[in-house]
Amino acid sequence: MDALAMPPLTDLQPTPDDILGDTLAGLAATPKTLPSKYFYDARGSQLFERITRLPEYYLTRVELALLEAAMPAIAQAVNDCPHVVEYGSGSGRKTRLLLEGLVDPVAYTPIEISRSALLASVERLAGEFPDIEMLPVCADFTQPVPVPEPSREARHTLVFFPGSTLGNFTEAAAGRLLRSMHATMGTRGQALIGIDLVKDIGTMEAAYNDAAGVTAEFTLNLLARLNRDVGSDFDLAGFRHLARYVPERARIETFLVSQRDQDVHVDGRAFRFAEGEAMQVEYSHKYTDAAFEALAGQAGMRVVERWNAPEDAFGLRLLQP
Ligand code: AVI
Repeated sequence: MDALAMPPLTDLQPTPDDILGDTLAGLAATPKTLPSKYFYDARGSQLFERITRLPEYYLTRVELALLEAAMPAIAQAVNDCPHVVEYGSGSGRKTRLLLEGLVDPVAYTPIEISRSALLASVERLAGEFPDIEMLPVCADFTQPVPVPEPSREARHTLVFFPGSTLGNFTEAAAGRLLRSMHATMGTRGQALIGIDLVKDIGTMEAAYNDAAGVTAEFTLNLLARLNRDVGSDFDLAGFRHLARYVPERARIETFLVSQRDQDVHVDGRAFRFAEGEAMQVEYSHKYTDAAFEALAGQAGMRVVERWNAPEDAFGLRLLQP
């Protein structure tokens, strides 16, 4: 695409992450914790891409097949002429399936904190969907985002949040995110959300403990990223990946477990790890219908349609205020 045809970017100048402050606060906490949002540097994003193609990681594959199969019904349930607002930079197969399948989508707005990821995604999509106006917004989608007005009037906003990314937020944070989504889409809006469903423990745990060890490498890459970006001295060989399902909280909890007594230094401060000490690094919530409906309800929304993959392996939910 030439520079003149580049879609206009709305830059809300999101506050950059305080990676050093978050690392120091997480290491000072009991138990120790680090935010999973820092998994996604260039190497982490590559490893996540590999995870989505692993035989054990059913989520991406099953959600894609579900979206494809349910698309005619989704297009009927979603009001015509929507302005599609995706949380995160889409451009992959899920976004394409949605834009191809909906009735006369007017505009497409990915909301993404990384300008480069955002522009790369809309550049690709603009070529494929010349009739859909591309209106990318650089912003933090955990806050309400003023969505740009398309030049042709859209009947309503459809927020698209696939991938069970909601599951990576704590219950309180997921509630806040849904409330802010509600504010972003307005009273006439709808939201299509992908959620992983509670199923047998073996299947869920295997998805986060693949035989090839890609997920372990993905988790450990967090420490390599911190060593590079905040100058810490984590010894990657001194930690191991641990992911297990905790039924009382309906979530996979992922940890990095210290293999020995050791000190880690960050910004001139030392943090002691005991042998066997587990540092929490990610939650991946799984939902029952009742739990998800309650979460949506707390955010002032109700589930108006639901589509499940075979054997209830994954779900898509349409929400409205
Ligand atoms: C992005 N997110 C929904 C993934 C998940 O399943 O929680 C991240 C992931 N972590 C380990 N494997 C995949």
